[in-house]
Amino acid sequence: ENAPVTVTVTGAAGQIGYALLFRIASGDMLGPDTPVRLRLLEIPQAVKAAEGTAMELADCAFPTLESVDIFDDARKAFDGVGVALLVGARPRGPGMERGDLLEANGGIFGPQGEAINAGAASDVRVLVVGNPANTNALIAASHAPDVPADRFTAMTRLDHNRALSQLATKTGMPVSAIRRMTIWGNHSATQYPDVFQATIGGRPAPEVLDQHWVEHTFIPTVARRGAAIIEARGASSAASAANAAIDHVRTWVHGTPEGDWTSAAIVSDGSYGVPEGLVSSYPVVSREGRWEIVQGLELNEFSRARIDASIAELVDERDAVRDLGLL
Ligand code: NAX
Repeated sequence: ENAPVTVTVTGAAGQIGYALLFRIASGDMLGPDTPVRLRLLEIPQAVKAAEGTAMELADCAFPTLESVDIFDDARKAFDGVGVALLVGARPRGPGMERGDLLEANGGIFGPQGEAINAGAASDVRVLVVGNPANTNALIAASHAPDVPADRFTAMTRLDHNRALSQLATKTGMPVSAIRRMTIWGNHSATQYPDVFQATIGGRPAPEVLDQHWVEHTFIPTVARRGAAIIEARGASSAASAANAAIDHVRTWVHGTPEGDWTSAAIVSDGSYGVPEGLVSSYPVVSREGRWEIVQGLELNEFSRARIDASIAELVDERDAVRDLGLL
């Protein structure tokens, strides 16, 4: 049996939190041999609801769940944290401008970054799910100067999984036959789901897929899937988002399969012309517990233009939060 890992989940009483906590506790994220100490962070008004979830967690009697503690104070919640899942965020309310949204989230992710800096384990892994996820991760990382930047990531695995599923449905192939799918850029409508590097049943995806379908159906379907879920369900993606968070952390800890890669938003080292320091989604492999950007891919003009557009949006968001003094 491995040493226990402290996992802190923010927004624990929200809908993603409800779908996520049971899977972490059951061992889906870190494996059956790693005991989990859960720490839930909520705002004071939602602590009672988090307590209800903690009661249900207890009632599952998960062998891998060692403890559950609930906090409304970030410093306490992140004390000793090994895996931090930053899910709680401020949603855009009616009449809220983008600047207001970035500022409200800066007020959450700045202090949480500081708390991680103060209390985290030396090998902490941070995944930001709360939107705008890439820029929230940038804010948190900038408030944690003692934590290596490569410990901060944002989630595009849901977009990645959505892309795999769309390709599987279109081609009649199993999801497992699709490899080397990439989401580039921002977790937003400008994201670029890139099939040009992908293989389907061992064949280059561009040979299997019609370019018109890729451009006019596939890309918009993946990029707007979140809105389609809201329209159908009357609430935003929760179980699939939680599943993607589990996938992201499990891959980070346990690695990517040989011959394949996945997508994650990580702090750019300048690869593929993405300005250094931006949190951008890339094709990545996980080796020995670290993300590495897949290098040497040839990008055609179409891909380059799509990536550049999403990067421009990330630059814009970064400049806006910088101007607000949030970095
Ligand atoms: P909910 O509104 O159901 O839950 C959010 C929870 O966060 C609430 O319980 C709230 O009390 C809590 N919270 C707010 N401020 C907090 C703070 N400072 N500290 C701790 N907790 C705090 O939202 P939910 O549907 O769970 O979604 C959470 C976030 O995930 C949203 O920002 C959403 O936009 C984002 N998503 C990101 C996705 C991604 O792929 N990166 C996809 C799914 C989802 O849309």
